[in-house]
Amino acid sequence: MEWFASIPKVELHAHLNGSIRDSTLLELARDLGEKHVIVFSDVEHVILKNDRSLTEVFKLFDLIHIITTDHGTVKRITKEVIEDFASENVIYLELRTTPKRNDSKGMTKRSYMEAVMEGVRAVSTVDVVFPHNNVDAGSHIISVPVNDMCNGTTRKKIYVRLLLSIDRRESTAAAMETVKLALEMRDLGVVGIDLSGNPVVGEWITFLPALKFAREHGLDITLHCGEVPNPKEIQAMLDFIPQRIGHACYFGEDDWKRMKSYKIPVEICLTSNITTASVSSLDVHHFADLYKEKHPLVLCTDDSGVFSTSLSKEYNLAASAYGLGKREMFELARNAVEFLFENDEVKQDLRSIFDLAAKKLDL
Ligand code: 6MZ
Repeated sequence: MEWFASIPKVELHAHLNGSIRDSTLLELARDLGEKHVIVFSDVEHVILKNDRSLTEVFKLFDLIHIITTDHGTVKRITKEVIEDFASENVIYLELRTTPKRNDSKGMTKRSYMEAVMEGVRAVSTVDVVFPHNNVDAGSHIISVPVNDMCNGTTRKKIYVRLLLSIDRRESTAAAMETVKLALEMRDLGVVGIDLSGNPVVGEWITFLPALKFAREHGLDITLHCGEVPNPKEIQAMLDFIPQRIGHACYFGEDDWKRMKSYKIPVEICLTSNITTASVSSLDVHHFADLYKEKHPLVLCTDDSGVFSTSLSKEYNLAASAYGLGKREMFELARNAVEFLFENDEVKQDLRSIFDLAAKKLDL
């Protein structure tokens, strides 16, 4: 485990509200219990439970959203989630979250995202590379470490980028609002769009107009695809050829063929898939086949809080389940750089961080 924590890693599939520390969730729930908004004793065991079906996961998200959806809390959880990923040497994090409206808190999708961005900027334990409103002579936004307090020691550095999620419960108009917000916030660290939410809810056709609009305007797109058996939807999503796919648990033979021929990178979330029983065991998980065929893939956490995992744990799990050595796991981590929604300048910087680490670790 420790070795996997020590190597640089790239996280491309992490949901903000799924990645909250248990201790923070409990503290927030206890506060709401004291204010009689919820009954703490009813929710405590739900938060601490480890084994969850897909249905229970989405019930838990409804609870989490009650606990977290105000500006101050959104800022706090964003800061903590970034600090947690950075502490295990994640050097590039694409954090995804669903912009939410909450009239009772005076929250709009935009103000929700502004709170997220404040959270990014509030990180103080590591240097965060995040676009800043610093305009250079050419008047384009530049990326600089937000916190560059030099104290003589080398500080950890993490690139943070944001993906805006469309929830499958949303209407076409709400999905479009999210995409337009993403476009407006493109210079502020938003690099793409994700489609997620309970996979048994909603229809692909509802989200397609917004996703097409996003693509026409240059946003990269990742889709939760095949998390439950739904052959028609999987085919329609493959017709769309997204930049990346999350999960891909219920693909048929033809779907695999197409995805492989398009070389669409797959975000693999082992613990999530096993816990929700989307895949029955690691032995039969598609990681093995995709890895063997050198298909582009990246190990991710999905919801490190909800599934009590971390990216280092996911690397450890893959290494032991599929008999992969340190060098192979390091290569797997390094390859993820090729699939992120960023330009080559950022990728080059990350590649050099990996090169330096390889030398240090004698790999
Ligand atoms: C599909 C998921 C998910 O956006 O509020 N989400 N969607 N499948 C999954 N696998 C278990 N895990 C999380 O983070 C929580 C939201 O992310 C999506 C759901 O829409 C959930 O409500 P945010 O920050």
